[in-house]
Amino acid sequence: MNVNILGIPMDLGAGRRGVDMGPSALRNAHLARTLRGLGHTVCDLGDVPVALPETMDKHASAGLVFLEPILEACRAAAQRVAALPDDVFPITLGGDHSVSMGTVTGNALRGGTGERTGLIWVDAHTDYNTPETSPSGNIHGMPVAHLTGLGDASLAGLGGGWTLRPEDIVMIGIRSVDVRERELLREIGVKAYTMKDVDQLGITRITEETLERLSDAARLHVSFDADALDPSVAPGVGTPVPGGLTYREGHLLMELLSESGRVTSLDIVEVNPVLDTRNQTAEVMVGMAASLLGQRIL
Ligand code: EXY
Ligand code: MN
Ligand code: MN
Ligand code: MN
Repeated sequence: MNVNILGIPMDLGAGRRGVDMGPSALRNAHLARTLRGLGHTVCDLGDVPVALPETMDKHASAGLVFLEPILEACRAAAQRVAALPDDVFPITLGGDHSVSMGTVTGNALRGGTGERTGLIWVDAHTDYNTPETSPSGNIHGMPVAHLTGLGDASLAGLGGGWTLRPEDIVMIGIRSVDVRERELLREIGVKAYTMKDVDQLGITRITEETLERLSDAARLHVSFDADALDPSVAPGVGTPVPGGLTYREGHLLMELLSESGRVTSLDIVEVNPVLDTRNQTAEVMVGMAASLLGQRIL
């Protein structure tokens, strides 16, 4: 496969600093070399430009912290990804999870707006706040709501008319949802597998159901937030929540998705080297990418 790596070194959407160094940490953990070892052709496209928080006053527009620079970076990411040739498998590196408003939009637009894109959101959080429901104003808690057209008009308009259908979203690993965010999710009807579901059903059944539910989607994008994993496995994240996916549950999910042959793009987000232990989290996430891209035990 032709794999292209694109970094979006942005922490403007998060409450804590440091995820802007995520792309470096993942490159340092030998992402490209690992994937080349699996037989892929890998090209690193470098980084999308992102404004530095030090150059701005911390400000919020209508309940959104750093709205304008986040919008700019997401636009740039969407344009870069949308322009990639059809045979390329993009791996986009965050950055905080607000980058996915750009990456998911860019990937969806690659197929033309007529094709359906399925989104598999692997995360401790549902990231379905709007500026009205958000307790923090941090945009990394809001990307999925904006992808479905809710919230701020400029962020929701990144797709130029394209929005993600709520029925084309499946979330896995969920264990932290805000009160009003929960109401919104129930109203909209997004499918979410909580950690209780993972415990009860197991990853195999959840993956089968996910692929079945998204069977009409021409493209499948996996957006993997490192905090979906248990903090003992992935300590380098800004918003750790206990009781997450084990190392093997994460790999099994990636292995089964890989076997399906249907995944067409991947985000790795929320890796925070400042909070990590010897780059453990980046290394674990490179392993997850390898499993999604065909690495097998035997
Ligand atoms: N739900 C909380 C908020 O909206 O502020 C926390 C969001 C954390 C988002 C993380 C990265 O996935
Ligand atoms: Mn997230
Ligand atoms: Mn999260
Ligand atoms: Mn478990």
